[in-house]
Formats: sequence, structure tokens, C-alpha cells
Amino acid sequence: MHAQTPSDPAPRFSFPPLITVQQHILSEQRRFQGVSGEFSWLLSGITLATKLIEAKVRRAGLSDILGVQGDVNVQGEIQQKLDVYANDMLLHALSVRESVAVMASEENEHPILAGGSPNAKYIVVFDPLDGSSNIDVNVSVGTTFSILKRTGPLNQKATADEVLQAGSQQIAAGYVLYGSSTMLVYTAGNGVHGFTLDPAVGAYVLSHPNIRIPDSGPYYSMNEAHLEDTPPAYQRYVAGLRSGKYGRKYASRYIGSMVSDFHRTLLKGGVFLYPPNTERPEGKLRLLYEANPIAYIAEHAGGMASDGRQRILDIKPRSIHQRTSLVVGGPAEMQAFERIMAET
Ligand code: AHM
Ligand code: MG
Repeated sequence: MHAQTPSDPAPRFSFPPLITVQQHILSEQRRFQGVSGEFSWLLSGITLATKLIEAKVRRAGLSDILGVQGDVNVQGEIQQKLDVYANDMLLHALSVRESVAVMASEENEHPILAGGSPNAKYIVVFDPLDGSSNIDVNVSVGTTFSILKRTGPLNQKATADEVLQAGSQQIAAGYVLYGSSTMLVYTAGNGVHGFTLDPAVGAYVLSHPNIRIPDSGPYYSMNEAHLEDTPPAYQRYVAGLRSGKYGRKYASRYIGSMVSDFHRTLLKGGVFLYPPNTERPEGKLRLLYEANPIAYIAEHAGGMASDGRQRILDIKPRSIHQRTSLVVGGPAEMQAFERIMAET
């Protein structure tokens, strides 16, 4: 008989365990059937790309010193526009994930069929850098993404039309906000979780587990320059928010960068709206890669999202760059909105 090797007790730490997004995805994978290793590998492609994007966004202010976009920089490289760079990073990181069959981006007119395995089963749709016109003035921007499963037979080549699925078919969605810190917020259908990028070690660390949107919050958020040009029901709704008709007098906050405006709405409560207006009767935001991921996250955090006629997630898309109006927020604000719409 061998003598047992003595072992030291497991170390005890006085700080809470650090959970990275990769650990979190893996633990979800163990707990839920249907969440496969391929899926976590795919998500790691998104997190890698967003770290590369964040590094570039953080240096954006230096472009005035190092050369403007389109110029040749000090290394003799042509400076790319940041949204083009962000798109390239996502396309690159995802095209080497064998499980990705199709990618669709705000920056590409048509969906891109990835060359992965013939059994690749995922479709990834994204806006690589939403609100990029704000970069020049140092305002936060974001990346939004949505993950769907292929609808066609797996042993046949994917078709671009498979991207055109209602948002309710998403299996995961998220965004990254490049703000005063960089945060990833995602859901794979089991709670909404927020991770803050620790720039020292380059890891997204769980900072906001199980985010729930407050039942009611202090802010409404819209571009009020368009208010007179929006349908009367929206005007009545905003008047009600301002006047205290829905239980409180709402204050106004508008950044003009959807991820930032939604992120505040998610954490503090309230409502974000981009209604139709005379210039944009369909609304401005894109259904597949802007409204759908935001709506999916909102619903999984206890909120709601509507285009004024129906649930965002029920809209069957006709084209990949289709626009929609969007009203998204907490239950109290959304129920008030739905009552107003029902009266019209
Ligand atoms: P973009 O995809 O061209 O960046 O436009 C989308 C952005 C959103 O981030 C934001 O909610 C909206 O445009 C702001 O629009 P406006 O300037 O009309 O208020
Ligand atoms: Mg956009």
C-alpha cells in the first residue's frame, strides 16, 4: 500500500471569485442542453473582435495627431475608418469559427456565406460600430450582435435568405458598449449578464449578473427634434411622460448612440424610443442587428419592445437592412405606451 501524499487545504480568498465571460459561457453550457462547445467558441470570436475594436476606439482621439482617417499614418499604413475596421475584425474572428455559416453586417450590402464546415449551424448578424458618427466628439459607441440557428438542412450550403428570421428565433444576443469602461451585455436566453473589460488583463469580468430592468424608471429618451413629425399617439405618449400622467414626471436623457441610450435604460429604467417620423416613416433603426438584439435583451431582463403595432421580436423581416421604429423599456413605461397605442 502506498502512503497517501499529504495535500494542502484549498486556499481561501477574501475577495469574491472573478468570473470571466468565457467561464460564464462554459458554466451555462454545462447547465443547459443545447448550449454546445461550438457556441461558446463562436461567442469567444465576438469577444475577441470587440477587444480589438475597443483598443482602436480608445486611440480614436489620437488620429488627429497620427493622421486623419484615409491618410497614411506614421507606420505608412492607410488609416481605416473605424466602422470598417470594426467590421473587418468581426468578419475575421467569425470566419475562422467553423460553426458560423452566414454573417450579415450593417457594413455589407449582402449576407456573407462563411466557408466553415458544411454542418455549420449558426448565423451571426451584427452592427460593428453603432453610433460611429459620435466618435469624433468622444461619445460612447457600441457593437450589437444577434445569433440565430440555420433554418435550412445542415448538409446543404446555407442561403442568404436564412438570415431573414423573426427576432424570437434568436438564441443569443448582446452588445458591447465602449464607454467610460467597456462592457459586454449578453443573454443566451437564461438571464441577462454584464461583464466589464479589465483592460489590464484583457478579460471581460462578470460585474452585473442577472440584470433586471426596473419596473419603472426616471428617464425617457428620444430625439425630440422629430417630435412634431411623429404620429400623434407618440406625441401624446411623450406629453404623458413629461406631465406625470404615468405616475412620475420623467426627465429626458438622449445621447444619440443607441447602445448607450439603451444601456442606461436597462440599468436605470425608463423608455428609449425612436418612432417613425415624416422623413423616416419606417423609423431609423435596423431591425435585424439593432432592434432585435436590444429587444431580446430587454425581454430577458423583464422589459418589453414594440414597433408601435407589434412586438419587435414577432416581426418577420423582408430584407436584411430593413428599418423599424423601436420603443423599448420597463414594464410600467411599455404598458403605458401600449394603452396609448390601443386607443388610436
Ligand atoms: P448608425 O447605425 O448610422 O450609427 O445610426 C444609428 C444611430 C443610433 O445609435 C442612434 O440611436 C440613432 O442613430 C440616432 O439617430 P438621430 O441622430 O436621428 O437621433
Ligand atoms: Mg447602426
